[in-house]
Amino acid sequence: MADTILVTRSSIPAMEEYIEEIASMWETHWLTNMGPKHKDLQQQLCGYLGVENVELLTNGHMALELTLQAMNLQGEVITTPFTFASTTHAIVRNGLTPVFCDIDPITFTMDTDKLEKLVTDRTCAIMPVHVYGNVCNVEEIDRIAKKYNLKVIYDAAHTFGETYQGKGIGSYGDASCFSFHATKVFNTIEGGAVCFTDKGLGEALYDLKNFGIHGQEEVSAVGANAKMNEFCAAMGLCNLRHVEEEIGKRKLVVERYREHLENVPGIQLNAVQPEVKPNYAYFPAIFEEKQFGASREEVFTKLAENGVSARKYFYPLTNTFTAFHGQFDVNETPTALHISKRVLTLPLYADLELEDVDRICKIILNCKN
Ligand code: T4K
Repeated sequence: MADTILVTRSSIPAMEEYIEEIASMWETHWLTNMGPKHKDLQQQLCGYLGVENVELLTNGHMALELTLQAMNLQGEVITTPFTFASTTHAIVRNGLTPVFCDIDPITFTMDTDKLEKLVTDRTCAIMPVHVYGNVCNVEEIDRIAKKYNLKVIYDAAHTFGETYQGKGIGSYGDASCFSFHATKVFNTIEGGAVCFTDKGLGEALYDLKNFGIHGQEEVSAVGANAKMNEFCAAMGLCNLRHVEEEIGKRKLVVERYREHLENVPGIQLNAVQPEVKPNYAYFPAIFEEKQFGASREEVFTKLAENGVSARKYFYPLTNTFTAFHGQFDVNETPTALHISKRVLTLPLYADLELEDVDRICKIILNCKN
């Protein structure tokens, strides 16, 4: 059993496997700028994710930020505040105004019953989040987007490899943005990707990630630099070989947690969604103090005292960030506020020992006494 358990631990291939993957770079000296590893990973991801196009980027945040920029949008973007800073920041950094929709109390994704009344004549897009790998109500979002002619950009940072109704999750909406950060189910150390169908969007994204350069004598757009380098792509190629096995191991960890915590009064676990092939990205638990007998803070502290680092993903809500002081009214998203004050994401990674899960659950269940 481990002395200290962190909320997650990066998956990495055997050192020899990575060295073998990068060895050719000592021959070619080709380290970045859409080299052979980048191309190979791009192609393999199209197949694995079941999507038509993948553009690789330096991280998941640039995937969100540059996708919005590539769409050349103006006005308001409807999103949720129960997410990582990145989602809201991508909107604001594009000069767009986030409009916060509340979340569903079971899936923690955008509450589509509250979505349509937030649409105004300034709305240009919807940016929902498949938070924890929970799939949004894609049908209703699609219906509303079509009715009002809005773009849909999914923050799919947590949904690597998932399918809904047998279709790759990245094939929904106008674009889906994945994170391949070290803490994710699949990592390229740092990295991200955008999946899309419109080739025009792909060209604009390519421009934005590479200074707008076309060949050596033409620069046709004011792009940034968000290219995935060859070492990151090589890590991705290695990790992709093992990702199914890793997801399988995560499943066992999640099942063990559920054995202990399912049906405990005052603990709400993540929803199991029909027609979704899950990736077991996160294990959130919601603690209702009155029914459970201990608050989220008490559980958090007790775990920390025992060397277990659970995290409050996602607290605080992005619409309460000091960076946005006074701009948004948190009372407009009461369910998100309720959940964010009660949620703890428990340690979850492929190699987490099942005995450690037993120990974590024992500490949690002892809190109510
Ligand atoms: N949208 C959503 C919904 C997201 O959740 C994220 C990122 C994004 C967009 C943006 O994608 P990226 O631009 O990041 O690709 C972490 C991650 O940095 C971030 O990627 C992630 N979401 C967020 C939910 O979590 P921190 O500040 O909590 O990470 P940190 O450094 O505290 O690490 C957490 C634990 O992970 C550590 O206790 C141990 C483990 N770890 C961490 C690192 C850095 C490792 O095992 N290896 C490592 O290299 O943000």
